[in-house]
Amino acid sequence: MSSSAPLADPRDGSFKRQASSFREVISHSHPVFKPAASRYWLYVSLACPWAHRALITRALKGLTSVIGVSVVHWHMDSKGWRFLPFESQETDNRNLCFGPSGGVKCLPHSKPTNGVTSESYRAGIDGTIDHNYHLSRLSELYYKADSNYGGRFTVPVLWDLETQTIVNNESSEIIRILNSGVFDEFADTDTPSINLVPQELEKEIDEVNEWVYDNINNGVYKTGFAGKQEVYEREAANVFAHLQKVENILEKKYAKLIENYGEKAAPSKFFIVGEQLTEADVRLYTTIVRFDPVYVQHFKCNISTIRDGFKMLDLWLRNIYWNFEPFSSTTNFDHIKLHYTRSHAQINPLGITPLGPKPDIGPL
Ligand SMILES: N[C@@H](CCC(=O)N[C@@H](CS)C(=O)NCC(=O)O)C(=O)O
Repeated sequence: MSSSAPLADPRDGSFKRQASSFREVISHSHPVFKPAASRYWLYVSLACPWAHRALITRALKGLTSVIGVSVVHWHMDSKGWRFLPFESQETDNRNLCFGPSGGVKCLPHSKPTNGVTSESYRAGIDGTIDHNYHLSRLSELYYKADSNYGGRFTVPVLWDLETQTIVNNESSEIIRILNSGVFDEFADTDTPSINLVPQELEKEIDEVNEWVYDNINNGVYKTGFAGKQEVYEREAANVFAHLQKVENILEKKYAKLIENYGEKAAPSKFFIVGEQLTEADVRLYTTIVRFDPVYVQHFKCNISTIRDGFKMLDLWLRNIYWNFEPFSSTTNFDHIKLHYTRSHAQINPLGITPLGPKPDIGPL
């Protein structure tokens, strides 16, 4: 199957996301996929909000030395994602795969222009090689798992090195697997243990995730890939209505935190569900951090920026980015800006990457 950027359905102009195909779990009772250190691997794009969820969760759970990472090149062409060529200057240093972002540096500010082209193969900057099999395309990994595979070749992929197959390629399930506790015995002991889906908040987390997914995470894609004016207008208005819904929740929450704990302590409890960091923050973050840098202009979500139109959401974003390393150390603004602006020829045929906004994210 060809893999150029997904297009709107020509019948009604709407964008519909394909369901993921590999849906296994890792657990002691699973007949094949048992928990183990160094057995599983993540294939990600640093540009992709769905893959970003998995990287953040891996780091928050202290699993960076337990599960390795390979990073595809930021540019997605008509054959999908690719790795850096094995002959590229990168030494096959597996230690780098155990950093928060697979050895590709994440800096607070982007510098994406400067003559960078889709043919730039700067080792450890534009992506990495496939450390396990030296494949050149992500599609080859999918065919290795299933030679009859007929779907899209998406990231993230949670890969089993032992049986050489895909365990799961659905990010919402991958992050539940990583959070489930099955890897806790192997986790870094210097990372404080965190449960991103505590039982008492699970129902609320699921509820928030559901409407955030449909209206915000996927909402920006439905807006950006809309093939008709009326579809675009409906989807864009819907995204902003739901950003306002988040803003209202955060505004009430912050006022209450100040009342209960004072101005100084409030930020340490400022999260979308409850008073602790949860999966709902992880899933909302990967869209909101991309919003001003790309979704505003590239997906035409430009009724307002987050920084100018949603003060509480912006405060929540900056608080998470600057105070929680697993978020900043996995957020790569270069990959984010370059990927979207250079990979979707139907949206940006000349592939020119805008310089702004400056900065990518405001200071704390
Ligand atoms: N449902 C999947 C969606 C993943 C997804 O759509 N990833 C995009 C990148 S942001 C991708 O790899 N697209 C490649 C393609 O569609 O060919 C998940 O959440 O894991």
